Amino acid sequence: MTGPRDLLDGAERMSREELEALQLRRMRATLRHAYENVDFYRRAFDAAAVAPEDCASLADIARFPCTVKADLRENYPFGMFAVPESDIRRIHASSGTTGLPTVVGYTERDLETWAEVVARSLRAAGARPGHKVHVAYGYGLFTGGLGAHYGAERLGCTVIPASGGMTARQVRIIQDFRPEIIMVTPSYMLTLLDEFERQGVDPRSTSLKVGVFGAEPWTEEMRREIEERFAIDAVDIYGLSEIIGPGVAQECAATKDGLHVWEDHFYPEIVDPITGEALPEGAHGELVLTSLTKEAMPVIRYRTRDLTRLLPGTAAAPFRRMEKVTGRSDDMIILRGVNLFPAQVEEIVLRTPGIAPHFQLRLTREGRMDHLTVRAEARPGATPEQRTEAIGLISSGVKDGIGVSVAVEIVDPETLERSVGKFKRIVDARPS
Ligand code: DLL
Repeated sequence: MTGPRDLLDGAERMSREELEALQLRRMRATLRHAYENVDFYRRAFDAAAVAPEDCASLADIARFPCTVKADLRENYPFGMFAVPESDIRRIHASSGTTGLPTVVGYTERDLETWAEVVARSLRAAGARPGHKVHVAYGYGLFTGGLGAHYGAERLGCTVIPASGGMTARQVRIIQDFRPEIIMVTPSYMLTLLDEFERQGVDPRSTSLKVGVFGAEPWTEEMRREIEERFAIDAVDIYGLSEIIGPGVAQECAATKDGLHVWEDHFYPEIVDPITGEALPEGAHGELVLTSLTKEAMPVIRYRTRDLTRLLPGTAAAPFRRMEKVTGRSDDMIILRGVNLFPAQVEEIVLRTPGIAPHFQLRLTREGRMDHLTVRAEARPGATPEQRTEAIGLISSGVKDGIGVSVAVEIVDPETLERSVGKFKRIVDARPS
């Protein structure tokens, strides 16, 4: 298996000082590029009375205003582009649950950069030239499929562009084409698991060695479940379309101890999710990212809403790491004053005997009170006693671990909705 020394392109051999000098040069150039070519940034910097020249050190980035998703929406579709439309080679968009999609554009060089960071990510995950990579992230406006695709080709792998859906066929292809690597959302991997079992194929018997999972939060318990059931290494890939797509940060298969942020292209900060104040190194908070090399759509201090913290680099690579993202500030449920993230419930459900790794959180309102029901699915063959016991284990797990009372319902095997991509854990049935 790969070690962190096997990162791809020599960037890991930079010293921290060299990396920071490179970041500062790129940060200043990006600020200037944004200020000179995007009306939105010119107005925002002027309003905050800062100019690109005010960035004399990396810490000075905190003097610049943040960008939020609504800013991208307000400039729909192409208002955030910093180059003429004729220089844009590709457009992606993320649908979002409300309103207009967020549009992102790439120049030819941006596409090169993207392929490079995904290739580097795959290499850190343990992929090697000549491996076959089954890409089951959706192709299309979503960045998952095409982002993974070109990165895997860049590394010298053979790509199987399966995209999402047609689950029975995916299982067939995995058996027949014998990929070593799969790239897919962790929740869809569980849907594939069911299908392997339905077809009577042992999921541990496939050619797969590594799964590169991202696009949604997943826990250490989910990692154990997937590794155990498929006999593979499960590693985390992080990214977001606003910044580039998959390949902003990646976990090494050998260490699985946080995701190296590819800091030569993306500058991370952590801020207080409520006040937006920059927080000291190591503190938990919201990840904010600044692109350092993007041409088509430079992004300054983008508020990701993703909650994590930064850890130092390792002996093998100067890039700081981010802890696994297990929640987004906008996925947080506030239930009778207590904050609860779906990932906390995932940990509890996945360690409950007799319960499958499938659950949903259903929010309802009775009178003026919000109620949460955890609907979890029994494993095939779970006994009635196990099902009864699971109700107690999950409700006391949530009460003791998170501090709030919830209802628990155990449903029959294969009754909850299955993921085909990014999975929606929360069903909000409250009257609007
Ligand atoms: O999900 C890009 C991507 C594709 C990443 C494939 C990894 C693999 P968006 O659709 O813009 O882009 O959604 C970005 O997804 O802000 C996080 O909330 C969440 N997310 C992405 N990766 C992870 C991860 C893609 N590894 C949003 N862990 C981000 C937790 C993740 N959440």
